[in-house]
This record gives sequence, structure tokens and C-alpha cells, in this order.
Amino acid sequence: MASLSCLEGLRRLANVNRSVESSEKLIQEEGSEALSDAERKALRRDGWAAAQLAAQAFLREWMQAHPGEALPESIFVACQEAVNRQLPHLFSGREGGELLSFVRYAHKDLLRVEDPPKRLRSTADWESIFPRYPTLDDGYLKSFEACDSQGIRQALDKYGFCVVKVLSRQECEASIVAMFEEINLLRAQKGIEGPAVDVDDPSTWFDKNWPSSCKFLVDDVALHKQAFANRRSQRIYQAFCGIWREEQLHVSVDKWGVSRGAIDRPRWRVGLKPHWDVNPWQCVRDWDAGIDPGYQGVVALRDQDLETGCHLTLPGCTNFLRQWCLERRFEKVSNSSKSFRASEEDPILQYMQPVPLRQGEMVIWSCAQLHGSTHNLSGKMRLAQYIRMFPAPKVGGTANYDEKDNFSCTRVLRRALKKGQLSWSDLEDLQLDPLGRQLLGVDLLHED
Ligand SMILES: O=C(O)CCC(=O)C(=O)O
Ligand SMILES: [Fe+2]
Repeated sequence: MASLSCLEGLRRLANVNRSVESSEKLIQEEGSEALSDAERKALRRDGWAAAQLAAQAFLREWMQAHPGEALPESIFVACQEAVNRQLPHLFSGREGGELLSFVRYAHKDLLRVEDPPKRLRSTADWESIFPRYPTLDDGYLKSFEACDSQGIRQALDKYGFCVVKVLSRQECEASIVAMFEEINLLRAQKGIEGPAVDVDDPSTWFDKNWPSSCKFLVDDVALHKQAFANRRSQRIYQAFCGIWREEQLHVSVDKWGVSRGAIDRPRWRVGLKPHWDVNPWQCVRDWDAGIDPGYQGVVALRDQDLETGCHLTLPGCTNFLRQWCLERRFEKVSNSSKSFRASEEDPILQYMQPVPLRQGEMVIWSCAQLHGSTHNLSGKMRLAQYIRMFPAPKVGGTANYDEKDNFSCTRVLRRALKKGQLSWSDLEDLQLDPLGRQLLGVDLLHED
């Protein structure tokens, strides 16, 4: 519901006052011998409902006068006092703390059904909230060397994301060969007949020729040796060490990213609508608990641009997210850590920026970024690998990213070993050095 019109607000307040008055009168009679237990209980329940409406009317009025502001503690206290004055019998004998938590509950309940008023902003205001990440003359974005920790951190602080040079051309080409080796091996295991899927031959890209029926074409995480080699990339590690200011990191074991050139097949357009992988309210809860919500990353195995489809983000979103929450009602998902898709009417969508990447570059973004991807409108594939790193549990403080993250190395490897998708000898074949063992949490797997 949009914010209430003045008239509607007044009408509501009048109704509230009437119901508060009648509830208070009835509660005074609660002691009366004439009432049955059930009647007394119903009376109390109505009294609390009236108190809730009275508290919400008070809070709504304050919020309308202060759009986009967090409710200060003094307003909760003032609200509690006002309701207490209106319904002294309901509250008699109760602790102040109890009434204060009642008022907080009423506030939360209000935000479940009503959008709080939004602050009015000009285009110039929005543009300074969402500053454009620097673009170069060739249309690609400014990218950092993996060792430039300061540059990477400053870009993350300002824009919520950054582009880093991570893989060589050879590593990317070897990754593409590996990706299609793995895809074709899965086809063979599933008994799929037809030509091998060829990255450059659109006649082999038809739906039934893939080992997965999902629109993103791969069901499972990438388990090819080259996928693991990329997860141990020195440059990716260096970039994340700088971001976290920590060397004891774990890596995600996530998927390849494939999207087909959809120039002749609109059905193959699989760009993702703007969303947060972890909903905004959970990010704010993490910050309040002193926890960094973490980062996600995509490595481009070939050039990606608006033709092939590329990443899309809202520069500066991370810095705005707390304020965004103050100006939005609580959605159902806000009590979980699930993903959340932005409403198509949200004015912030207009400020999103595409992130074209050169082969071997990686975009790293904070989980607090609103992001998505653009459709592949070309005749070529968009090819990527999803990789992120986060502190290992022994240094993660109160945040256990191995548990929080569905694609953490220890969670995924345990599952893959159990399901027989991977064996201990496959892990040995990777010939991991001490850093590789640490990144993949291999010694923790042995503890099971
Ligand atoms: O591929 C991309 O650029 C974004 C992917 C993404 O947002 C996701 O998988 O949740
Ligand atoms: Fe996402």
C-alpha cells in the first residue's frame, strides 16, 4: 500500500481513538463478577489489538513527518508513554520493558503491511547515491591488478564491486576446453545421443543435447581439474586476501556459467532479473552483528559485453542498502537469508550499470549489491566460472561462511564425495599444494 493520504490517515486515527476508548472502558469492567473467563479473555485480546492500532497510528504519524529516517529510541519511548496514557488499565502492573517490546512489535507489524514513506530525491540525488564505475574508451571497465589491494578495496567501498585481472588467455582457453569436456562426459553418462556440444557450433546447442534440462544448462558444480586449478588461481587468491585482509581463506566450489547465443532463439535469453542473492534485511542483520555478508565473483572465460550478455549491477548499492531497507516494507523473505528480487517499479533499477568483461577478468561484488545479468543477444556463448573466497572457519569469528554458503568447499566436497561424484583419488589427482589444501578445506574433510 502506498503511504496513506492525509484524509485516510485522519479517519483511521478517529477509528483508533474510538476503539481505544471503548476498549479502555470495557477493560475497567474486566473485574466485574458478571463476566465469564472467556469474555474476560476476549476483552483483553481486544484491548491489546486496540493498543496495537494506537501505537501504529502514533508511529505512522512520526514516519510520515520523517520519511526515510530510522525511528530513534526516544520515539519508541514516547509511543509507549502515549499508549500507556490511553490504556492505563491494560498496562497496569506491567514492566516498562515489556511495553517497549510491545511497541517495537507493533512497529514491525506495521512495516509488514505498509510501505514506510520514501524520501523524495531528484535525479542528481540518485546519481550521487549510485555513482558510475569508471568506463574506458573501448567500453570495458577499469580493471585492477590482483595485487592492487588498495585500489580493489577502494572500488568495493565506493561502488560495491570491482573488476580484477585474474586468468591468462591460456588458462581461459584451457577452461573452455575443460567445460565442454565435462559437459560431453555428462552427456555420455546420461546416454544422450547426438553430436558433441561444441562451443562454436550453434547446430549442437539444441535443448535435448545438454545433460541438464535447466535453462542454465548445467545442474552440477564444475568438478573438472581445470575448474579446481582456477579455484586455486594465485591472482584470485591475492585479490580476495586483499579484500578480506586475511590469508586463511576457503573457496567456493560452484558452477560453470553457460548461456547460449540467443540471436535466433528468444527462448534462450536467460538474463537474470535484478536480485540480491542474500536478501537486503539479512545483509543489514549481518552488518549489525559485525559480519561482512561476503562477496560473489564471476570470471569471464571469453569477452562478455552487451551483445553476449554480461553482468549487471547497481553501483553504490551496498552503501545505500540500509537506507533502502528503511524505506521499504518487510517482505516475507526478510526473516530468512534467501535471495530477493527487486520490484520492477523500484526507482533504483534505472541506475544499474552493465559490467562488460574482457577474457580473464573477474567481477567481484558484495552480497549487498543488487545485481543480475543481461540477455545474450549474439550468436556466441557467454562463458564464465563462478568463484568466491571467504575466511576459513578458524578465522571467521562469529561468521561461519562454510555453513552460511551453500557452495562452500567443505559443504560441496562432502556432498560430492558422499554421492560418488568425486572420489578421494580424484582429490589426490589434483596434486594440491599446501595452499590448495587450505583453500579447499581438504584437511577438514579428513576429520569426518
Ligand atoms: O552471471 C552473472 O553475471 C550473475 C549471476 C547471478 O546473479 C546468480 O547466479 O545469482
Ligand atoms: Fe545472483
